[in-house]
Amino acid sequence: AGLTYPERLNVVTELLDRHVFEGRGGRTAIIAGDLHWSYADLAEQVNRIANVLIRDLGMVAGNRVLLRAANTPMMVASYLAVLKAGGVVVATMPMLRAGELVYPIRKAKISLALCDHRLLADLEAAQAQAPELTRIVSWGDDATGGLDTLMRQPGYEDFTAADTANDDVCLIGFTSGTTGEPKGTMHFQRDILAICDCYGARVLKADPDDRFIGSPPLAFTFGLGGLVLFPMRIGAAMILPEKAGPPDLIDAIERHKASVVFTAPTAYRAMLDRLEGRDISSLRICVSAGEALPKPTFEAWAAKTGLPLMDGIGATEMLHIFIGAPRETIRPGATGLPVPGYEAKIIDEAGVECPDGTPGRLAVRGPTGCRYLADARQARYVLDGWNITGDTYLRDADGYFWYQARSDDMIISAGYNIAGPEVEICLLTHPAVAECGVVGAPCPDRGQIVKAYVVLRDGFEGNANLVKALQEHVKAHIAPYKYPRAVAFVTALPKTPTGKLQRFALREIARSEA
Ligand code: 3UK
Repeated sequence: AGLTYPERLNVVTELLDRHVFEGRGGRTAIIAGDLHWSYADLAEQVNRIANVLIRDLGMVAGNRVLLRAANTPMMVASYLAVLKAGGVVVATMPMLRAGELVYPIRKAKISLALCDHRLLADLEAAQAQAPELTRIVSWGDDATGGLDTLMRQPGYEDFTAADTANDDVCLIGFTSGTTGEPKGTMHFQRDILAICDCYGARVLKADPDDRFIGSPPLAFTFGLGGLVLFPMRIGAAMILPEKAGPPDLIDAIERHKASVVFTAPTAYRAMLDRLEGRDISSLRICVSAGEALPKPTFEAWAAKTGLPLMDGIGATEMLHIFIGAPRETIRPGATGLPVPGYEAKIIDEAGVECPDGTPGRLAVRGPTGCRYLADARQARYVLDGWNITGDTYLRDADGYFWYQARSDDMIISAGYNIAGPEVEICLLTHPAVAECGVVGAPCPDRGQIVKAYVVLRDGFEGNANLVKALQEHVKAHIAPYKYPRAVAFVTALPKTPTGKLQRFALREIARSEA
């Protein structure tokens, strides 16, 4: 995709300051409730925070700075300020508690943190077990020595961007750790532009009058790209709702006339049940990532809104989406084609490429491929520039990639290989099912049996008749041997902070119940 960036590159010059120099400073950058910041307003806030980092907090280029906040304007400004000052952002999910914050602080050797005052308690508690964190500065509380006061100092409105190299590390994203310790993935200044210029320009194709909205936290690179980087690359606006659950998202889309939305398949399904009498006709682009998008969800969204859901698989390792499809070439049920600039292939256990139509492990190579932070797993998961994902996929004869399962989500029952997600998709087409998770439960006869954990829609009761009906539904629609021999009704499913179903947690539950 012709991605050559100058050797010296500070992304904040390209994403933010350029709009101001080139006369677009008056355009809206951020909308949050009643607050509106223009690009010029945002540029000034960023400069003020960058000055505080360097002049008051002793940060030097290359230092790692932890950020802890929900998706707020100050979180965006702090993020950009660390980048502009040449630092390395380590953003943490707002819902992490003290115990979960200790690992990234120690692993990334963090001494300085900026934190929304509402989330301070857990960070301070983590500090007790992470002595390397010596300084936490909060905002929002007008504390003496807090960020708000420091930012107001005279002469802080201008700041010269640090002279960074295009391959200087500028962010470390921690994976949600579905298996083992979270891995720190390191990304360069140029990676930030690369995702905008590959996925953003070639697949998403939004325009400067679009208004972006969505639910993923900015500490999750899905949210960072979709809500901050893609709009800023083209001078568009981002809407940051205070809460971003499905009902709040609908409210904010309606109120602020959002046109581009980034969220996960679960949120699209939850929104579908709440669209009666609502006007979301401002939407024109809807991106789904984080988990597989079932075809029935694609179809239901298209039927209600007239819009295709754009599926895309991304990963913290690759920074953002690397397989997806522009609106005109979507195949419902498939994830799509490699994003221009990326290559993808399917390999077997020995690393040999599989023929089309044969499932195997998905591997990907491209401009944003990752280096793990001090991690022996680098040797296992990155081979010859290819990132080896944990996903089983197949490629069809037309080059489209079809998701099968996470490699460790395959159920082996009486010798049959059954992909849990395939059974989930089928169950989701039953009117009683709101959400479900399907895993293997230990069984002395069959090795494993297929067990479904089901959250019911309002108005349905989980009883033996419904179990039978769900089993019949699966047998009628996919190969009968895949039907769930066990069905349990639950009020909620275990999720990661990034909103993914934790099948390993369900497997643990299934094991303990067996
Ligand atoms: C799964 C999908 C099927 C898949 C992410 C967009 O999810 C993101 O990053 P994570 O590191 O997880 C990566 C894993 O999540 N996955 C994501 N999208 C899909 N599976 N279909 C999809 N469309 O297992 C992958 O290996 O949390 C997503 C942008 C940036 C991201 N970091």
